[in-house]
Amino acid sequence: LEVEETYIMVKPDGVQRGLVGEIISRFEKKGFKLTGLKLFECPKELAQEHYKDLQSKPFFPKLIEYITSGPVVCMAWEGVGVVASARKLIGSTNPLQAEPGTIRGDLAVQTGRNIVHGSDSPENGKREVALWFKEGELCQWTPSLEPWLVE
Ligand code: DAT
Ligand code: MG
Repeated sequence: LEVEETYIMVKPDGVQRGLVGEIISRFEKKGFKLTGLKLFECPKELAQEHYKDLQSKPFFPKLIEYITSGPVVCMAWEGVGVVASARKLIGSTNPLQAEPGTIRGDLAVQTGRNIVHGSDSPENGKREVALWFKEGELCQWTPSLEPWLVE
């Protein structure tokens, strides 16, 4: 098993609804390592690049409008298996289908207002962290509780 990185983002609705702390804490409590964190107003071009695989979808213009409608909270998290695990913590794309206990399952009702993003593969994790963060904005550190989380 390899150490991976993933890009997690609280979308504008999550920020406006005051859910930033709640969402960060789910990943913190799980035991992953935070390596990047910022409040950020996303330029349209960056939103388009981030979601470029979806550019042919009918909902693409609305998606870009939504993501750029207010500040987002950008995060980079690191850990063994963090990509798939973060997706599980987040829950299904459609919050009505997301399991209770997941972030979307507990806190959201609509696909177009699903409050949080998580990378879908280790490759995209790397790509998205590099896309949203500059080199100097990321922090490599050893949490003092690491021996209590990993053998
Ligand atoms: P996820 O965010 O779970 O990785 P995705 O990558 O398929 O989902 O889509 C990215 C975002 O686009 C998603 O969080 C919300 C929006 N979206 C996806 N499918 C949609 C649809 N059918 N209608 C409206 N918005 C949609
Ligand atoms: Mg996705």
